[in-house]
Amino acid sequence: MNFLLRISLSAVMGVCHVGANAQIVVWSEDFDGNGGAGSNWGTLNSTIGVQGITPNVFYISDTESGLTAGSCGASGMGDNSLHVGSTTVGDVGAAYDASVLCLPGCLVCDFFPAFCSDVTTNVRSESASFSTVGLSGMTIAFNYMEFGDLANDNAQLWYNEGSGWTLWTDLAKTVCCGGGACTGFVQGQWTSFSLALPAVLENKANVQIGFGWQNNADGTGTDPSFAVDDIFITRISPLPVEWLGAEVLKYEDGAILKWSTASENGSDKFIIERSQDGDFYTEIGQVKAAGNSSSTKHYAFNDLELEEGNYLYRIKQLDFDGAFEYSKDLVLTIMEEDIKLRVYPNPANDRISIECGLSQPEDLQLQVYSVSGKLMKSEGLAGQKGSNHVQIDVSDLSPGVYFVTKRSQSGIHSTRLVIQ
Ligand SMILES: [Ca+2]
Ligand SMILES: [Ca+2]
Ligand SMILES: [Ca+2]
Ligand SMILES: [Ca+2]
Repeated sequence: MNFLLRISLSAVMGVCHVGANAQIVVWSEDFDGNGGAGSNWGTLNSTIGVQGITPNVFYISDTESGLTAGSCGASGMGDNSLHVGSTTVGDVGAAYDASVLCLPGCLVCDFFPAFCSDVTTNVRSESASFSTVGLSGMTIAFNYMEFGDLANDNAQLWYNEGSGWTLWTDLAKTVCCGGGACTGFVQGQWTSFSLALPAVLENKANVQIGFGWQNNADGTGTDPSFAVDDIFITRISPLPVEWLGAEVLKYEDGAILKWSTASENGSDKFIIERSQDGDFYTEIGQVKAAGNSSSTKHYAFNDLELEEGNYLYRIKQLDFDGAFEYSKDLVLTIMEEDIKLRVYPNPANDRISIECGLSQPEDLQLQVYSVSGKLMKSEGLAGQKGSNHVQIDVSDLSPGVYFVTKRSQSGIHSTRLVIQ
């Protein structure tokens, strides 16, 4: 029988440190949410191998307080951890039952029959799943303590990338309070751990991490068992998008926005915003981003049929994690003569107004054609520089699709018209 109740020692309550500001938390778990159940945790005890009648089990509680690295183990500090305790004695911190199977004539077993059953354990405590879509370059970090008995009574770190569990690494045994070896009579010492996430966990919709604990029932084993707290999965935030340039080009009465990126990291989408006063911007469209890219990507967005006036555009680049940044402002001016051909109302039933802009005085021919190419209406006028307006009676046209065409020396413009 080698079961030790652990005694609370004084320890300093700590706060968790994620690291430098450049790190963005992808997922975290401190086992303090949901009334102590662990807000992001999934299955507390999942059997993954041979189990005895009274196996050791994972608990989430403050009987082993989740303290900062370097702290000696303590209980009741108001900070839950996930730890391995005993079925026979219950949750008394990171302390397990390493006992033997009871043999006939075993004196201890006569007095403590509850301890005398097979404690063979092979369980895993599993997080709920979380997403790493669009993310790469991640690191897991947590504080933990582990002793036990070499490979016999041992904790490991696992992951599930979405299709099954993989043993990630066998966590090293930690030193005990004061830096010495664990004897079962000193508290464990909280120790920091960090490890890069393997590429297989990048850009996945359902990722889980887990801690395995297994022990045999050979009567040999030294507390602490295993405890863990303050788990953070973070990523270094490089520039989410490296812009190569953004510009707005005028095409007649429309804007063509073009931009390109040299690289993207976790980039979700581009939101195109427009303003006329420079104070208030409204979203006018979105363009899906590449996500992750290290090659040049080109993007474009058209904003057509603008009224005369000044326009400011900006492109908001949004990351999967909600971070965003704006391009510089892109300025465009639409003048009267840029509005080459505008027909309204459209659809129409009795009259249409045609607006057409000219950069110099020219003779204009305005015509309405059927879809089969038959000329239905024709109006000629001496066009002036700037905007010209003409009304045409279309009440005699049967419902359907037509084309309105403007002809002048400087070119032909055409637009679709629906008669209701
Ligand atoms: Ca905690
Ligand atoms: Ca903690
Ligand atoms: Ca281990
Ligand atoms: Ca053992």
